[in-house]
Amino acid sequence: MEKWRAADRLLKFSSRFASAVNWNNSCKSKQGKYFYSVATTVHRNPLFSSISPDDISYFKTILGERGVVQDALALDAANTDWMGKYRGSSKLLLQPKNTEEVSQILKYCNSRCLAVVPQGGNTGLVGGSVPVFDEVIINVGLMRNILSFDKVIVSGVLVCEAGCILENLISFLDDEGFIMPLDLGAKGSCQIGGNVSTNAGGLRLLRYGSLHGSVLGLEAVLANGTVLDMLGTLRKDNTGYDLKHLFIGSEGSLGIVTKVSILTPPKLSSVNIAFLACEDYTSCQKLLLEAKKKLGGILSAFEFLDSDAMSLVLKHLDGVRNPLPPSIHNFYILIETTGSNETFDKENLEAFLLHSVESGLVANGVLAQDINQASSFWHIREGLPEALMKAGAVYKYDLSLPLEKMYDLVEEMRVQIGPAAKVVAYGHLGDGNLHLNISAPAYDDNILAKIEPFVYEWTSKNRGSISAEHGLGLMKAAKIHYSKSPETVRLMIDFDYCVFELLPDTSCLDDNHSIICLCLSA
Ligand code: 2HG
Ligand code: ZN
Repeated sequence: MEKWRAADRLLKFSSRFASAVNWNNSCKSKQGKYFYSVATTVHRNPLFSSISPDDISYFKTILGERGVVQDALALDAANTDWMGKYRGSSKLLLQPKNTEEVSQILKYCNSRCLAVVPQGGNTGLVGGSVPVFDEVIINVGLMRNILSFDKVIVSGVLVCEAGCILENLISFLDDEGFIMPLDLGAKGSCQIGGNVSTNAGGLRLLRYGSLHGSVLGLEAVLANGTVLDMLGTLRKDNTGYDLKHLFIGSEGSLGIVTKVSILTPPKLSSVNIAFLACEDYTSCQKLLLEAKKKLGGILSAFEFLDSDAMSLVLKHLDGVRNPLPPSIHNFYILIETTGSNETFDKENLEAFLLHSVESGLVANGVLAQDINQASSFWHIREGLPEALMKAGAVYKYDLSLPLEKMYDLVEEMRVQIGPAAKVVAYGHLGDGNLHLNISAPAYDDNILAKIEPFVYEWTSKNRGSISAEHGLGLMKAAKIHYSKSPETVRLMIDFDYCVFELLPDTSCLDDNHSIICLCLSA
């Protein structure tokens, strides 16, 4: 009973995030198939206004002609997510160049009751980065300055604007002898503001922890245009609530992140990468435990993929080959170590691998001999999302699960679905994060009905999370109750209302309103 009540509230929660008129059109692909449960119905809130010529003129006075984009091609790209699954119908994309412009835009939209959707690199996987209906898209991609980098006094604090592309920050830091504590397959397009807003996880979380640890401060703009300066660079600051954490992972629902300060670790000289094969999932788990014990402080990544994932990558990505002898193994593990003593670290990893082979945990393995080989190993793991896109339709689930249960779900899902689709598993095993992907020739409601709600119920029953690192977005906003108690969801809703109701000029922000909707995508 309580669950149903929570679901009812959640529908309101998600409809505050979303808005606009014709859900049926926008939740369908070009082929007219649903990609997620049809129970996720949201309607445009009729209290939101529509854009008028006066609005356009006003935005031009703030941003100039260049910052106000109405071109059909550019809008089509901004309305559609990376996977082509989610499609909005926005008629306006705004590109501010600084915080003041973001503030002016939001203040105006608030006063006019215009819904907005913040957008970063639009690489998100849960439909959080694109409009649901006709929201104004605000993209901070022109705000891409590195503001300071302190490598002397407070070692490694980087302060930059939200639109900086992650890969550019990685290269900048590399030149300075530091590294970004965050790395993702989408680094070439995703923006740091989106990364922070979605609390992106990625490939280095095992070693450097989540952005809740490495983000020291941020600046954010609230719906009424108020600029919150929380751009501290201190490691320690216990003066009251640490509100920056509310903006890390809240997917733009409380405000738009415009600047961030991040603690970056020094670059270490010795990086080693091994690509291994295991015959069963129990061996993968034991190997992780052993790696934590024997490689301890130098372990920087522990990624896995199963044989279906490997076959898919080999089939769909040009130039990729299996670094191990041709027989297909059930599981593959990528281990990376990062340390400061080249000889010691390499010997340490070699000894670990030898012992793992002798003890039967590892069936086969290879150590990268140079940087090209190392990046070819990474390419196998990082290329999986692209390979899946090339293979056809894909249903994606990003789950945190107790390690010992994780692969049971994959096997049960295979039984559940049968031969209609391929169940492909990979992810950040070291973080207990499974990327469960179901690949089919085309989107099909019968397949979807076999996946959902089964996958969410299974995860909930095993006390997992239905979103480990990708966020809720449109896909899972109404599914939050599978991972959070009704009381917790209630508090989130109350908090969200509270932020909006405390704002001055909030005549249009009553129970059914939220100007900020959906998430600033990574
Ligand atoms: C990754 O780890 C990303 O590669 C994408 O988080 C996961 O494709 C996915 O499901
Ligand atoms: Zn991931």
